[in-house]
Amino acid sequence: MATWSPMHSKPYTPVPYRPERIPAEEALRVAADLRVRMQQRRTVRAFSEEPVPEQLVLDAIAVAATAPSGAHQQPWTFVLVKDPVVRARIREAAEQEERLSYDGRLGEEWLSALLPLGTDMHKPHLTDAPYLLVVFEQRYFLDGDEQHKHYYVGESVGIAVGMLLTALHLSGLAALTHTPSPMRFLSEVLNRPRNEKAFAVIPIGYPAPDAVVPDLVRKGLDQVIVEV
Ligand code: IYR
Repeated sequence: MATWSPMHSKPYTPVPYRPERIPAEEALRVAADLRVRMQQRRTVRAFSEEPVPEQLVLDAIAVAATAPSGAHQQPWTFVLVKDPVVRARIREAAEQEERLSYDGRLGEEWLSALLPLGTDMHKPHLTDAPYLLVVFEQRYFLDGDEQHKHYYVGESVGIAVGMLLTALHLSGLAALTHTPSPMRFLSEVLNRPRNEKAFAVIPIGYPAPDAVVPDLVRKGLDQVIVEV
C-alpha cells in the first residue's frame, strides 16, 4: 500500500486572509492600465543578444510559481538553460523534429492555420535569446520509487505559464511559447526524472531591434464574453 505523499499529509489548518482593499477608483485605474499594457504583449521570434538581468527572469518564475494548482501540488519545474552547449543541442534536436513536422507531419490544414504566423522549421531563438526556460509538468509525484497522483496538471502548468508571460511582459521582456512536438528529447538533454514531461520551451530576452511580428488582430471583448 502506497504511503501518502507529503503534500497530502497535512490536515486543514485555515489561516486568516485579509488583503488590503484597493479603493475602487485606484483599482479601475490599475485595471485599465494593465489592459492597455497587456494588449501590447506580442510573441516574439527574433531576439536581441543584449544581456538581461537574471533577476528579472527569476522574479517572473517566482510569479509563475504563485499560480493556483490542483490540490496545491504545484506540479511544475522550471529549468533555466544558460549553457550555450546545452542550448545548441536543444536547438538541433528541436529543428530536427520541426523539419519532420513542417515537411508533412502537421498536415495541410495545420500548415495553413500557421501560415499567418510565418513560422517555419528554423528556430534561431533557441540559441539567440539570452535565456531559455524549459517548463516541465510533473505528471505525478515521485517519492523514491512510489508514484502519487497529481491533479489537473495541464491546467495548473498552463496557468503558471500564463502568469510567467504576464510577469515577463510587465518587466519589459519578450518571450516565445514554443512547443516542439514531440518534446521527449528535452527530458533526455536536460536529464529530467521520469515523472516530468516538457510543457513548453520559452526563449526570453529583449526583442531584436529589427524584430517583426505577424499582423494579428485580437478578438474584441464582445467576441469573448457572454453575459447571462
Ligand atoms: N511547433 C511548431 C509549429 C507551431 C504550431 C503552433 I499550434 C503554433 O502556434 C506555432 C507553431 C513550431 O514551433 O514551429
